[in-house]
Amino acid sequence: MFNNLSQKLGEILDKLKKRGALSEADVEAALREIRIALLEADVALPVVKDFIAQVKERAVGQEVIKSITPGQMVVKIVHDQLVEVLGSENVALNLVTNPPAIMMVVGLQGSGKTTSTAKIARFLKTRKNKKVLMASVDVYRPAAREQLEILGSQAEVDTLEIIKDEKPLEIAKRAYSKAKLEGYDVLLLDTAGRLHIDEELMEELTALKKAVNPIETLLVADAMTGQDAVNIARNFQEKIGLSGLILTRVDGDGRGGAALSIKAITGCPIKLLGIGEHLEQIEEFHPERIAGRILDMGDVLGLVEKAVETINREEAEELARKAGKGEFDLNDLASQLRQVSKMGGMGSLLSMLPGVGKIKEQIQGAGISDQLVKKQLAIISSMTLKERKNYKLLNGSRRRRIAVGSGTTVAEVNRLLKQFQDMRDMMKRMSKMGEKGFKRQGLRGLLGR
Ligand SMILES: Nc1nc2c(ncn2[C@@H]2O[C@H](COP(=O)(O)OP(=O)(O)OP(=O)(O)O)[C@@H](O)[C@H]2O)c(=O)[nH]1
Ligand SMILES: [Mg+2]
Repeated sequence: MFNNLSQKLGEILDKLKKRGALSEADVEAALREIRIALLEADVALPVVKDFIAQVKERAVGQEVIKSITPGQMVVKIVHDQLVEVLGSENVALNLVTNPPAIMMVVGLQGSGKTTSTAKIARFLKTRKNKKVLMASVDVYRPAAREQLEILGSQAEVDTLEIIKDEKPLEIAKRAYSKAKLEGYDVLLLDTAGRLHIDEELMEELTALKKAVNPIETLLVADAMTGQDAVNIARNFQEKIGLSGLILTRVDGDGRGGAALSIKAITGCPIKLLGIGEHLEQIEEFHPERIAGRILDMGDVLGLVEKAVETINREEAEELARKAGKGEFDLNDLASQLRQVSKMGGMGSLLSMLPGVGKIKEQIQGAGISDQLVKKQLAIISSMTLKERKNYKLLNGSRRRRIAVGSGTTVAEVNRLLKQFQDMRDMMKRMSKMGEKGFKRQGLRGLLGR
């Protein structure tokens, strides 16, 4: 996400950081470059203008030029301004109401409404401990309701039973009664999309909104469409009123223009980001962290949160216990590796680490990739249960058999075993530092750092 912008801003600001002193002209020149970088990232013109004006006002002031590290000061000012443009702070989904909290999910065709509905449901269920019901009122696209039903079973979230030939308003009312009667905390309504904003759609959504009085009206917008997403959001905001935005396909959006403009233009906060097709690939929108990512300051908080969420607590404790006793075996390594891929692969983990923008390619060169994780899992699955429990059994001929079985080479099997032994040693050492130390270092160990 934001790769291009991040790289450009990095180059511009690096130049500034290298200088001992900065003149007003230096700052002006950098601002001109930042302006171009933002426009190239497809940020809306009024937003760019305002951004530059704000940064200039603060940067040209004496604090910067007189400061000992003027370059750093400019970086800080740009960072703070980015945070402001992105919306200052996270605005969580509003659940403060007499249950069920009704949330309507709206947007154009194919923007990711149905996927996002299921993602939010899962998010609220697993992270906020809510009892969630989903219902689709999309009676237009064939199998639209069945699609939500399938996602519901994957997400382990209830969906409203489908009744043929029911109208959107009737479905919404039935969903509400069920949610009320059966004590659901949240009712999510997935709505139909259209190719363009048309009167009919807006009327239907307005009628629905009036009938169910949702606490959240969430617009799903495709980040990859850049300025279009911003215009669509403004339109929906004017016509039906929104309480929050969900940007999807942020994983494919190298520019970030929509994310950077949409709050300023619509006045509506981005609440969640869709970062992939999987149901776990959703995250809360934290302006501070995103700004940190854009400026390649890393997103350590996001990383920790992601890890905690993905790593099953009990499993982590069990691992800590085993590590302490030196019982960490290849089965445990396999489950760690599976967690890495669950977190969205190495790529998404790495992009959250500080300074990684620049060294990402080197890391990929060093072979820490999703393919590697897959290969390593294949190697472990080619071992017998006994071997996984006791790696010392793995002599030359067994290693050859495993290499053949997993479609790898003996050298690759050896490398994995070496890594496993290093991890075992490290874990033993860490367990002496107590559970906290283990959890903190465990991740870094996983990343081979
Ligand atoms: N890469 C990526 N793909 C996504 C994301 N969100 C949704 N998709 C994909 O986008 C496609 C369309 O998603 P849907 O959820 O069906 O979109 P929709 O808005 O409900 O579509 P209609 O109901 O036809 O209007 C699917 O293939 C999803 O897997 C995301 O955050 N990242
Ligand atoms: Mg849909």
